[in-house]
Amino acid sequence: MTALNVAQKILLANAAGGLKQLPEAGQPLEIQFTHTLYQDATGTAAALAFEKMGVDRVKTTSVIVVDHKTLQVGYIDSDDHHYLESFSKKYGCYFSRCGNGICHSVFLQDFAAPGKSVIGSDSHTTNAGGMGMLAMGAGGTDVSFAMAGTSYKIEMPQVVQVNLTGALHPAVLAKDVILNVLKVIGIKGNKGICLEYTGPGLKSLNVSDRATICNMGTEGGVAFSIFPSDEMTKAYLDGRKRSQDYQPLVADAGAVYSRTVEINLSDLQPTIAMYPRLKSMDPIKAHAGAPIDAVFIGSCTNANYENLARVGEILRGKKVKVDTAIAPGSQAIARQLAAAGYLEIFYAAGVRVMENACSACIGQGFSPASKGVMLSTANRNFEGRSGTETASVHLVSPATAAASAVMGCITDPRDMLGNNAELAIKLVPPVVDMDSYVAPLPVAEAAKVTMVYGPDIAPLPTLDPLPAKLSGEVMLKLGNEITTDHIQPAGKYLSLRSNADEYAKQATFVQVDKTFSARAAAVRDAGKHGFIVAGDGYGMGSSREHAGLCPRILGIRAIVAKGFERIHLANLANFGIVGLTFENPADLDRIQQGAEVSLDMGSLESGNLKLVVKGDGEIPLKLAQGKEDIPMIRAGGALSLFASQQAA
Ligand code: MIC
Ligand code: SF4
Repeated sequence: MTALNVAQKILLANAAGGLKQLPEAGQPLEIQFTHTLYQDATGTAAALAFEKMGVDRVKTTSVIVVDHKTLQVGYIDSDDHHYLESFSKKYGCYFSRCGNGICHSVFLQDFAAPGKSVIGSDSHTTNAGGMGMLAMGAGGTDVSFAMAGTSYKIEMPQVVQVNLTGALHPAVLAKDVILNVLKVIGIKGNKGICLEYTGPGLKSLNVSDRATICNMGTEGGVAFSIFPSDEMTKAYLDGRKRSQDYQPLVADAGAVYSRTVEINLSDLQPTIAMYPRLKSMDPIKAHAGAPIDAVFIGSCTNANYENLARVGEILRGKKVKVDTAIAPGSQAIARQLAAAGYLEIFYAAGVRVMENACSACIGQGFSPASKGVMLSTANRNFEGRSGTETASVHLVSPATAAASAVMGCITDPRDMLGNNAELAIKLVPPVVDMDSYVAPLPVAEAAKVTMVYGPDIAPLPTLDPLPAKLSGEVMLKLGNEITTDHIQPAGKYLSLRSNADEYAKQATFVQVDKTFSARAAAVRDAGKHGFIVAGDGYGMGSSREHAGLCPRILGIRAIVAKGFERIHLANLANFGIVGLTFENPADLDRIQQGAEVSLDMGSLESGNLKLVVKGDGEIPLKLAQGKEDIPMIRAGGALSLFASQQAA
């Protein structure tokens, strides 16, 4: 029998229909996910979609977490929480109330299990790969179909081995590991791969560290990342009183990989990912002494107990020199920190202890000052994400963030620690409290639950089928690396997630071109179709499906780019937007914003498409989405196709 690596084993174990052999890389593969995850920012739209599917009860272990929209300034966020709680009760999910923690942190601690699989409506669902779980992010509609029991199609990835040797210096953390992995693999062009971590270095990385590393694989655009399930995994699950969930998962001797990246942990230095979009991953020494205005220590990437305890050791007996906030990943982590005395250390150091939530990671408070410089332990530093368009946010490890907060400037934590290089943290037992969730209700009780819709929760729009010919105008011409935060920003607009029309009107491309939504709506209302043209890496970042839905509401029917990110391309298909790439990428130069264009849709199946540009002839294009997506695109989107199939 062929020797299998961990990624292949987990894909096979979770493949739909008891598959016996995996397809070749690049070929389609159906996964039957065992677990699903919604958070509140993407969850309302996803839940509204699920409600249209006519299913009585979820078919997966389903977890819904309120963690993004936690400001509750006005009624909208609270209404969304109530809606999700009623949905959760009615359909048989676990519900994690606001303050209980960040979705990926609570999922890891209480639900993730080796050998199983999760699909979540958040791109960092990959976090659970640290537990030896197949863990992927997707748009909310796809997650809802998985929750309803439908298998999910992926492309069989190439498995890239990241072989870890050596051991980390105590002030060099898992965050530094992943920043250095990203430095090697790059942040673009990794669509068809997954990362599997191997080697003797695994022994020095606990499950929280492993989750940090898998979490940020998303920044490299990989499908998922995975660690084996071993003694570390067992120790973690034992500690959380979940020994029954343990199962070993290791690669067979002689397993092969498509390529190998070697990382010697002993060689790694504290690293900083410069603003914006992880522009460069530099050794911290290259920027040491540079002034900073604020420090944020939190997010699903780094707000685990071990990291925050290390921060506590660095802050012990010191005062921070700049505005510093810490947001623990979950209430369980906050309680563990309290039991070990670290909360007291944070307060005594002058730190602001924030809610156990996404918080400043997604611009929900703690925005830096104009032109300010913030160090953050989060995973993303897209333009405007902090809520301050002119501020720079650089990404670092919690140890670097804490040392820098104490010194008031960018600081290598190894310089500050002196003889305390061991940095031993206080170990107290983890807090296990399953009563912090609303557990799934029994079927009879669930049937009696009445759904609660606030006045601003708008039903999802009905999307019309694709016309035989698209003709209209290029509404925007964009460059490379357009992120989902450019397309559909979060921050102060996050509260609009349950009202897609309003979100489209107020926020779509607002940071790029404030006139976009009004111009696009006018073209739509004149009966014409909107086009967008762009460079490479279009749609990188979040899984938010509003980045597909809102442009569609504004009449965008086709996007032509040099390249797309995986989750976003699927979201476009789910809302009936045609994603196209250039036969010859240089042809982007031939198209200007405002150009009159048309595209015959009759030839979609042939893959041989021609964009007719008024005054400049034809430009050959390829369909970026799969042939199997065509019926959905033709129907106007996933729910339109579903409705037409039900009616037939
Ligand atoms: C993010 O980190 O960008 C988010 C906010 O968690 C998103 C989801 C969203 O937009 O709601 C993600 O990572 O998918
Ligand atoms: Fe929340 Fe930030 Fe993690 Fe996204 S990356 S889930 S906003 S903490």
